[in-house]
Amino acid sequence: MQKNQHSYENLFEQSKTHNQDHLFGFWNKLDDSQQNRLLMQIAELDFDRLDELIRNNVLSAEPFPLPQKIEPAFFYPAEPKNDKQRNEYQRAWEVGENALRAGKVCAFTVAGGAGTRLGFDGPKGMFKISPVLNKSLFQLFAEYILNCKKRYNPDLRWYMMTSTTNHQETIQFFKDNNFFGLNPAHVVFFQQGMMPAFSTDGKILLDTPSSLSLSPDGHGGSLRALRKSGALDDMRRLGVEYISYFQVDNPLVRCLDPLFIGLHIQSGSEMSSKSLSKAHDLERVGNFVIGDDKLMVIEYSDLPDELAHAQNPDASRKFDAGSIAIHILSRNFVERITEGDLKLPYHRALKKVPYVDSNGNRFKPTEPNAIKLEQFVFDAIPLAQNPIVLQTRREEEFSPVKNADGADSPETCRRDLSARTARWLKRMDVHIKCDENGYPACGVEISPLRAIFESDLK
Ligand code: UD2
Repeated sequence: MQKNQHSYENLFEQSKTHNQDHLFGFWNKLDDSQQNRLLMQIAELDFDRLDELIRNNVLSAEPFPLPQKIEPAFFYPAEPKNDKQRNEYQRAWEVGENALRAGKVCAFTVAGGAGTRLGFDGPKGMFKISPVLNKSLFQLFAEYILNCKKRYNPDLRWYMMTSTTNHQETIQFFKDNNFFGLNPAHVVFFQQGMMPAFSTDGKILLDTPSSLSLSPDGHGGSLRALRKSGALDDMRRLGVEYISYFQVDNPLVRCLDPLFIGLHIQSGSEMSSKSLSKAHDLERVGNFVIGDDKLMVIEYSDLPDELAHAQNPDASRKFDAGSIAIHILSRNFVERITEGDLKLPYHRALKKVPYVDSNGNRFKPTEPNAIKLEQFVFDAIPLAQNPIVLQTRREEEFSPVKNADGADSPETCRRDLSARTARWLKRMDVHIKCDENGYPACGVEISPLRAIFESDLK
């Protein structure tokens, strides 16, 4: 084998220097292709950076650092409060539509996660969710985007971040479905980075004797991947200035929302977010706060209980603005913060991760045994100029598919999709029988090709 930078000798030396030479523990038992696979994975590791992460985030189990002063965040209300604000929203809608027409906006879906909680074997976007026609999450987004192409700009682009584990299957699904009518050249797939899992004493875990235990590096990694994949260059070439970011698990999302885009532009914001009023104090969504004078999100698992339960003098919830992972990011901003190393913190999670021990036996742990590290996209908000938050209404825009049953499950999501359609129809004087909570007795569905806003039904 040649002695180059990715040669066995070189990588073995490096891993030894960094106390990770157990990765080569089975080297002599591997065939050529297994050896190559292992070398390729090890060559991707940045050992110096990993040393720092192991020291600060793996070996140290300090809770995520919180700001000293934590205050509730300000937000634009879902409905304008007075005439002045009504005019501002009206203007913003026009500014947003103009940006869409001018080709300055793209859609961006993060779909690299594993979706283990749902128990669905495959990319989550393939999950069939629409209440009558059983369309997949991907199809509903595709139809929303097709609608916007027709309405605003036929060249509108859709960027989609996948990960090693679901990239090929995702692309194949789009091919098998003729891209749901989209121009294949306008749907851009790219993969996010991967991060190894660590034992609690800082060793990188092997998944098999010839492969590392790797998982996606968190949706914060999407910013790095936008640059690394060339997507940012592509956007600059096309004149795209605003990135409309949403998760793969929420089919109610307005993939491209003129009001949100317009407010982002009008306020000179570099990163904007949507929020909603939390369903209860401990709802599993991030919390918008002003922390040490900066807008930021504190994830539900990091918000101290006394703050989660804190109340205003009128007994309303003090920290009520929940983050639903819908953002507009200015392309310039993403370019700036991804120059050099992406300076977002890593979040540490103790998980159950199967691994191969030094004797070559594979274990499937029943208790958490390993540390995974992820970056979160909302940690970019404090780095942005003039970040804003726009509140939205849950029943209009948020009902994710996360769990197999109970809250945020396919059942609640289909119910909410049907209820939204029934509500839109009711206001057009088409009445569908609903129970006292507004949930229709049967599935109700209108294709996003036909209507993405209630006003489209007029
Ligand atoms: C996320 C937010 C939470 C709230 C909620 C709304 C975090 C940590 N929490 O919770 O505050 O906004 O969503 O639904 O984000 N993904 C990738 N690559 C990764 C990891 C995730 O693409 O490496 C995607 C994943 O495909 C999904 C989204 O990010 O579309 C959310 O990931 P999650 O299900 O892990 O986040 P969750 O539900 O804990």
